Amino acid sequence: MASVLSDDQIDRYRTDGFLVLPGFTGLDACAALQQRATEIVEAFQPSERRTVFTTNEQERFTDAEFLDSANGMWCFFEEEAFGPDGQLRQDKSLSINKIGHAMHDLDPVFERFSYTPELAAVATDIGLTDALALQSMYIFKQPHIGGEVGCHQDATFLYTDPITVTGFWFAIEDATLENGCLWAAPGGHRTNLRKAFKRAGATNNDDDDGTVFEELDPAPLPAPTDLVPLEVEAGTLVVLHGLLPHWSDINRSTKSRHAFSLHCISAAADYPSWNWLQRSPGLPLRRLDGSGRVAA
Ligand SMILES: O=C(O)CCC(=O)C(=O)O
Repeated sequence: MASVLSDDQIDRYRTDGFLVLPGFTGLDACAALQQRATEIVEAFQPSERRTVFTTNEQERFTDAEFLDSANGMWCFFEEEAFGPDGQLRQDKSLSINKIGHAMHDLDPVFERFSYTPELAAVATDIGLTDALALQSMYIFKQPHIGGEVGCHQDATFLYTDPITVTGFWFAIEDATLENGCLWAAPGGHRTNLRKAFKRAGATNNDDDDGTVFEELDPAPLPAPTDLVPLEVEAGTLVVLHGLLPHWSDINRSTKSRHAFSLHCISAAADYPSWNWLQRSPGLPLRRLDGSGRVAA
């Protein structure tokens, strides 16, 4: 497969742990994804439990819908979506935090966007030569109530041995300081993984279907003041190393900040059964380059 990244870009990724690629995706493809996300939200009938996505990763809320979303397309509400009376503060279309986590394998529009030769070539260029597409999220960062995503390393939530998870984050709309752009810690991927997010039942041999954080290194993650903002235009791809600390702020502006995030791992790495995201046998993971299905 032909290279798409220059040596300089590959060096920058190795040094910083992230790479910003403006204009990677056409605005028509962004519009198609946005339209499809809107349709999925329109069709979504909230259950009585109304799953909220608690965007501060330290307090991530776990329930059956969250775990089941590994094999589905679930809509999670913003933490501030509901007023004290239990009613939505804004229309449903302006209340969903994200859709997750298997649209890339369940929806043709998301599938077309995800499995492209160009993206597979980026993965190959940075050393992920056998990428499997593991998880997808359409993130709305809604106007006024778009939740903060606490500083985290993606390998906390999608662990492999060795660590291979890589995030491909696409700006579907312009991301600015006002509407909650990503922030990243340059070089922060050359530090240890601080925590692992595990299915409790996988660690204590009982039927507990909750999740726990296990501390691996007590070193604190960087404070927001140690991160740099990544203000980018729609169509930009940001590649994120799995150990890179990154964060995004609350959105109090009048503009949404839509993004699509696809996380990949190496097919050769071990994927422990304690990871929260477990694919069912009927929905095996696929190679990013479209070369076939591989059991999870
Ligand atoms: O879009 C955001 O605000 C955060 C996304 C993120 O943390 C990720 O895709 O790993």
